[in-house]
Amino acid sequence: MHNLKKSLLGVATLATAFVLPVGLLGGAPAVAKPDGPSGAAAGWQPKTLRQAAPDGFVIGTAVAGGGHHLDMPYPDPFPNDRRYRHLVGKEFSSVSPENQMKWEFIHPEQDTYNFAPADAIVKFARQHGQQVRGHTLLWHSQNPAWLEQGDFTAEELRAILRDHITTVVGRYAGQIDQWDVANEIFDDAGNLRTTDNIWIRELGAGIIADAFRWAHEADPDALLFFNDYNVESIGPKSNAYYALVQQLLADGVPVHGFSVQGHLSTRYGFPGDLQANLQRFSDLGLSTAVTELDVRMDLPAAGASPTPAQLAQQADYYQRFLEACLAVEGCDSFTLWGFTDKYSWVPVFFPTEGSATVMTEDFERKPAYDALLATLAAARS
Ligand code: 9MR
Repeated sequence: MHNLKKSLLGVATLATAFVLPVGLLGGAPAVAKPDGPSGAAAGWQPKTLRQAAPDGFVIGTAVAGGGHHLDMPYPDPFPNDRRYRHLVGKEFSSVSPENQMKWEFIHPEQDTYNFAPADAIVKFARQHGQQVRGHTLLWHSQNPAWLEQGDFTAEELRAILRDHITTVVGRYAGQIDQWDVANEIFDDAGNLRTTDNIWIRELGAGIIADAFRWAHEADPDALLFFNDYNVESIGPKSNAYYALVQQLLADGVPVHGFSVQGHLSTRYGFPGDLQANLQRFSDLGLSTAVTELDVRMDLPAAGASPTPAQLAQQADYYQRFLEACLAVEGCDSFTLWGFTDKYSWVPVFFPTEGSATVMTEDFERKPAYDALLATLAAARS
């Protein structure tokens, strides 16, 4: 399957040129029809992203709920928006709880777990034949006040983390394919977060290996990942992961994956060495994944429409990200951090930017959606 994925990458570019309106790709040649070695032009055309994806390659979305949504005027999206739910099931073969498995959400008081929203997502995934990515177990952010402001000894904190991982990973054992065990543990300079990450600050760097060991004990079948942003390129931050992962593997720690979130902006150039970066982790024997892709852009005013040129640039970024993953052996999971602007986190955190997802607020497909569909279909055929 991987060789097939690789050999068809050239076709993906042609197919995308076919689907995008002429001119959107900045003068890309109009191609009459995709013309792959195995007859991509013949007959059946996939209508959704998951239909288009090659065998063994999952295309995912974050499942909107919790986090910034709690401050918005609409009801919690996943349980309440039927059209949204329908598209989550129809378009995607993997789901990631956007906030529903984070500490503050799933473990709001020391003696209380709030499993219902996460249970509902896992159940939905089973009903729709979808994988689940668990997010996340050891992070500096979105921790409950009882934890961050508690007055615990190191021994107590260690027991708290172990219990949490054992309880949460154990509850979903066999139902979660990949866990983001450690999330965003390095800063952009490649230094461990020794001040804002409570676990590393209070327990030292060794707690990271323990977190992976405990997760592995609780679910030996789940692939266990490091996950971060600004690690698309080869640089200080991804180098820090590269060194840490080698050390942990040498120590026999059950680390199985390295994932790039992919929160891009068209303000910045495309990370052209993404494929090479993923490849070096793959060469260590790890799985790789894209876990939170979105591509935001500057807008003249909140909610304003992007120009065709902006949409074309965005489509190009989405497509190249997907192509890089498809080209790397073991990069089999590709997740969008939401698929509709209706629920995107971006305008809340970047007030002058937006339109970061592949569908409008009304679920209209953008050129970026068409680019992903065509690229997947070409890799599949
Ligand atoms: O999309 C999430 C949003 O709803 C939350 O309010 C926010 C709080 O930090 O977290 C967002 O998701 C983040 C993810 O968990 C980790 N990587 C960065 C994502 C975007 O901030």
